[in-house]
Amino acid sequence: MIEFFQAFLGQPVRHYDYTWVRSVGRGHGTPPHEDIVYMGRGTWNLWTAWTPMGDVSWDLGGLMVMPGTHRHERLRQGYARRDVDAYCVSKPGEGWNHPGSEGWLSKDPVGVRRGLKAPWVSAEFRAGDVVIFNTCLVHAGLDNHTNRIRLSTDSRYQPASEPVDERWIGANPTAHGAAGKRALIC
Ligand SMILES: O=C(O)CCC(=O)C(=O)O
Ligand SMILES: [Fe+2]
Repeated sequence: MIEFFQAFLGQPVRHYDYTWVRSVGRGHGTPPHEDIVYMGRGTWNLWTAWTPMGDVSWDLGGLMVMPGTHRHERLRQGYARRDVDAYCVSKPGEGWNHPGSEGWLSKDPVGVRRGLKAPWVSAEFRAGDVVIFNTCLVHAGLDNHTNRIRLSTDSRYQPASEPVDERWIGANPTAHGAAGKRALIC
């Protein structure tokens, strides 16, 4: 992966020390979102690798992406600038940026497709596949209609020379939670 990203970005790279491991049982998939709202305190030249652990059929539910949305200007100026761990001290509990805000673009994938006028694209995945996308790309997880568990990881890569979001690096990344909260006057 490091070799791939070094060639892809044309410079030395680093990865986040935190790797997300997802085990998704029967039920609804992950709502539409951009990863940048969870990890936007460093560079935006930041990339996600989604790796299924084994074959993923349609009914087990894989990842779907909305091509081109990482260049969508309204999203780049608006939603993408959210920071799920920031909150207003001046307007407690208001808007998206309060403690506990989840960061989804929407919980309605069909509505997102209509609103952005772009298709959802997915596939059945095989062991060894990987999906690599910019952290400003709108994506979501499909529902799991089976009684099996879907296992996958997501990991993140960026140029080594660019600023990094401190929440996701080190021996014990703080991730979300109290340590990552940022109070704003808004
Ligand atoms: O696996 C999923 O359901 C969602 C994965 C995801 O959002 C990601 O890899 O960034
Ligand atoms: Fe994601």
